[in-house]
Amino acid sequence: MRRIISLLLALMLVVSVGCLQAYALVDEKHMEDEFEEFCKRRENVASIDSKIQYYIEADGLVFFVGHGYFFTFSMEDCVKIADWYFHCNFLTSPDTPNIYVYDGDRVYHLRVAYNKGIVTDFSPVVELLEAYPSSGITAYPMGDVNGDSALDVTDATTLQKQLCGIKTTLVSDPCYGVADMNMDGVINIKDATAIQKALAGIE
Ligand SMILES: [Ca+2]
Ligand SMILES: [Ca+2]
Repeated sequence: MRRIISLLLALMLVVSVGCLQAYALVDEKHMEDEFEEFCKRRENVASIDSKIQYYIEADGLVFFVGHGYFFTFSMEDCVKIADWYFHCNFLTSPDTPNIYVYDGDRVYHLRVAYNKGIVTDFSPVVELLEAYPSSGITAYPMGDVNGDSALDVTDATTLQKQLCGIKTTLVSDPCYGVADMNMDGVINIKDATAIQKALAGIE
């Protein structure tokens, strides 16, 4: 009888551990280890003080803000990935936050994850940055001329005013390329028109 009870208890333990594993969507330890390895490879060093600051899960991936001892952002930099601009509002030298993606196996910089087709939808990234404003990273969609992280008609009028020499509130200077809505390398009235067309759903 005692043996049967022991077997039942052991079975219950196995089942409960299995349930715990099933509901632990992110293996944080593995993700942290992978991020550390990523940072070490990137810097070609034997050890590194890396840290995952914030993360969210979406689309079967984990999006996170991480710190490692290398530069990608700087105060003068605005990183463009797909139709988004990302700006780090502060520089905590030498470790500056960046956005990464973990697919349950490996860690990628957001740009690489996009280039590889692992990430196509940037809404989880926006959600991550909105949920954790203290990350210091702001996302601007293409055309967000006034830098309020949203694209609306105000952006078209702001750009029109700016081009006419009227003082306006603009996106932080390193990200001004966000105004090149038609992506032809110059910022002019055609971009204001392109913003209006995008808002109207016209290609
Ligand atoms: Ca805007
Ligand atoms: Ca343009």
